[in-house]
Amino acid sequence: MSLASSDTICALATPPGVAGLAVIRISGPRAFEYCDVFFRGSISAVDAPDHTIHFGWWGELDRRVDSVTLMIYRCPRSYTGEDVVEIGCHGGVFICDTIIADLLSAGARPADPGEFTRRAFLNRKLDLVQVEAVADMIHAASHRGAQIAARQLAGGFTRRLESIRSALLEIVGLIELELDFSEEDVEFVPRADLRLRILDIASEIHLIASSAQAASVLRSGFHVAVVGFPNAGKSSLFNALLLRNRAIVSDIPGTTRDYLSESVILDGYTVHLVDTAGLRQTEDSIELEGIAITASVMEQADLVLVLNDISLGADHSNALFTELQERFPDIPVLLVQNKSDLLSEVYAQPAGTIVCSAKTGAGIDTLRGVILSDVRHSTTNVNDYLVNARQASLLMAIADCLVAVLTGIDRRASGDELAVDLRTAIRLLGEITGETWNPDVLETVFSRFCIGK
Ligand SMILES: Nc1nc2c(ncn2[C@@H]2O[C@H](COP(=O)(O)OP(=O)(O)OP(=O)(O)O)[C@@H](O)[C@H]2O)c(=O)[nH]1
Ligand SMILES: [Mg+2]
Repeated sequence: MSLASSDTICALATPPGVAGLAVIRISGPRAFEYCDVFFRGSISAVDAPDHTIHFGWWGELDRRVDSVTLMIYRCPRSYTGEDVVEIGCHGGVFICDTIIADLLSAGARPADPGEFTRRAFLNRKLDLVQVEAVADMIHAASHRGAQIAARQLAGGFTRRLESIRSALLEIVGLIELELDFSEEDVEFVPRADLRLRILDIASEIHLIASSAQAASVLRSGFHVAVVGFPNAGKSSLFNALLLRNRAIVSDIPGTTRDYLSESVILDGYTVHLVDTAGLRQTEDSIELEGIAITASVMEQADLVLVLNDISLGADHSNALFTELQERFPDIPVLLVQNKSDLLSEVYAQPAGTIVCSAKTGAGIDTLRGVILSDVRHSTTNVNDYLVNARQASLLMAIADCLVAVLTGIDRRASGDELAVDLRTAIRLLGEITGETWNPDVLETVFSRFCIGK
């Protein structure tokens, strides 16, 4: 099946609206021809050499639309692997609309979301992990996320997967060679060696897969939930961290009924703060009223701040704090003592406790610093790529295959049996990079893209 597209697509590649410049992209076999219907410069797009830029006017003398530059990319040396022109014009809704309408009238078709990148993938300009890196770069919620996605786009992840794949191919090759000599009962790879090599690869894969959670922080942001008893000052703290009055604050307990979520950028990382409804305390136990909503917020949190009104006693929320720690053992829970301004003296608190006043702002910078160091700490194991859920689940499936190989070795399974699991692992590796793919996977991957990308 030929993957070459027969139609030519175009779209605005920059955000719509008022701007200094905008770029309209056109890709496909008739890209140059369609531009030439409207472009008036010293050379036509059809005749322009590859990788050159040309100034001219869009439209005839009596219908000047804009002065533009054409960037010429000839197949296959372009983003999509097809003939591509990037038309640089002045930013402005009507200019861009007119140029796009002109290209459509010449015969181009509006591009679907992600269609340029989809063509790049089908023309093998990018593999699937690079495609995902493009989306991650565009949507990154942190500087580091964008940098790491750029390394992934440059092929860092692909190379690591390829080295794992070639290690597995070498092993399976030797095992299959043994099968050819099965009469002679030779072992090209002693089973003890094989075991070690597979174990190494399995732990490497595990390590990569386990960075997915941290990668999602760099990709989508770090979620901090502020919880505590009514009137503890959660909404006040939320506003203080946001540096604006977003949530309603009042001295009536139960002011916040639902949760509120807003984002701030702390030193290049997006932090999503969530203010929640107060949890009520009854006589004998902590009745976590509203816990249904708060629990779902907490389950998605990367850090939970339990806010205590220190004027009611530093240990006033201790039972709640302990209960939440027990309920959510995988989520870091931090005790924050608020309303320090109401005390004439604040006694030393246990290590790790933060003392602040949402009212005066005292201690808020320290709290920001603690949140930031938690963000950094939670993402230390992400270096060269942002493993996503799709990749992580395939990596786990590969790890399962390798575990099956290991148990096979232990029960002295035949080379045939070992080779089957190894071959499955190799095929799954190919699914990560998109060497083998199905339309559903592409649909999911490209659903994150916008028009023009
Ligand atoms: N003195 C002092 N008062 C505070 C501080 N933080 C909040 N308050 C006051 O405490 C009261 C409750 O504040 P909120 O921020 O609405 O408390 P909340 O925890 O969001 O309350 P609910 O939404 O009802 O659960 C308000 O009167 C605030 O002005 C603080 O640091 N110092
Ligand atoms: Mg509130």
